[in-house]
Amino acid sequence: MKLPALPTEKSFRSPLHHPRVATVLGRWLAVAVVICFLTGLFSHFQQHTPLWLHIPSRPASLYRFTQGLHVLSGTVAVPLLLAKLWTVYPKLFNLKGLGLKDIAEKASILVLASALALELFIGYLNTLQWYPWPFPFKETHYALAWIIIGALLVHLAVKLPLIRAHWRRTAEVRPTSLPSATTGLTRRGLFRTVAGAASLVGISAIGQSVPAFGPVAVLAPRKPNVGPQGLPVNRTAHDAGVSGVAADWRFTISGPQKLSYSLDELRALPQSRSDLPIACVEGWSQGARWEGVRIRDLLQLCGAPASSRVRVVSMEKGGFYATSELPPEYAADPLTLLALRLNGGELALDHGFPARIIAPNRPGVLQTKWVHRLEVLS
Ligand SMILES: Nc1nc2c(c(=O)[nH]1)N[C@H]1C(S)=C(S)[C@@H](COP(=O)(O)O)O[C@H]1N2
Ligand SMILES: [Mo]
Repeated sequence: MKLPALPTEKSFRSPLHHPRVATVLGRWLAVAVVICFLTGLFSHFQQHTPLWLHIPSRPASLYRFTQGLHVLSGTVAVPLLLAKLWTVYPKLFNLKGLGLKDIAEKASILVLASALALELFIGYLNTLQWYPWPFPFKETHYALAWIIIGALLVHLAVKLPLIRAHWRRTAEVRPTSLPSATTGLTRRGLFRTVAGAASLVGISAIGQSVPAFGPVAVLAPRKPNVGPQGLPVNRTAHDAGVSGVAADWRFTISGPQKLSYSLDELRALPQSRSDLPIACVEGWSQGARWEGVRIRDLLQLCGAPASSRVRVVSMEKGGFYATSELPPEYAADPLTLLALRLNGGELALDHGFPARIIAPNRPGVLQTKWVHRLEVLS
């Protein structure tokens, strides 16, 4: 019995598999990947700030913007990656007479494509707060990002001659001069379809940080204005094992002096107002009005300079979010509060009652809830 012959690259005659198409789609995908990488790097350094790095606390909504862009560019990259892979997949059948160099090149593309697919997949599942794998999300997501950027640079270097040749639309690749298409879709039609799919995906995801798009945000796991006091809750007090406060609850700050306040005493200190967003690493964000005591005022009361590094301790026991650190720039910022009130009412227990941190230009994970202690570190 004779087996049917495998197709070869030449069997795919559609002009949509042309290097010009791969170049155009590759350009779009590269823009999305680079935006996603840089905004991801910013988020990483926000959460793991080396001592030599000083991230400014302004603009106040910078992180809201960069992290919204991170999740948006990652989401939009999914249809772009699928289209790009479809355009070049006939090359998989181009296996005859491969030299070592070709095999190495194909292997590097395999690494790039699979790392990127995995990265986008686990990133999206993270926005759903779903972790169906045994490895730690954050570390894996970060390591894959570097693998992708490394493999992308190799890929661009190897393909540079092809990219150069097809960067501009030349006469030679105009549709009219190509062999007749085997599909009805023209190249321009494909570009429109892919751009349309990417826009549709983007519009249905962006509503998690831009409330105007909320009604069509079918891909957004969170609607920014749904939750107690008009703000989503990522982790409830119940999930964090916090059940409110006892009558003898006290807040302490330890610096040059050690001070302690009851909730009523905190309320009696000068109160300030900050309009600041919660911007979750998972992409949703929402602005809110916070009222409470400035951290710099508390520092002054205990005799510490306004530019001190401050450790924030929650009543939550254990867990990644039970403590956080305010770098000096953030502690000194007049917008940074030990917040007691939210959107005109007392903090809901799920939003961190009786007291929480709210600071400008910070990931939500660092806006520690249920705070009962501040420690001046320097
Ligand atoms: N103690 C503590 N603080 C916390 C968390 C937590 O789990 N425990 N979650 C953080 C995360 S991930 C976010 S996005 C914000 C959300 O604040 P909200 O629930 O008031 O909207 O709180 C942050 N503060
Ligand atoms: Mo978050």
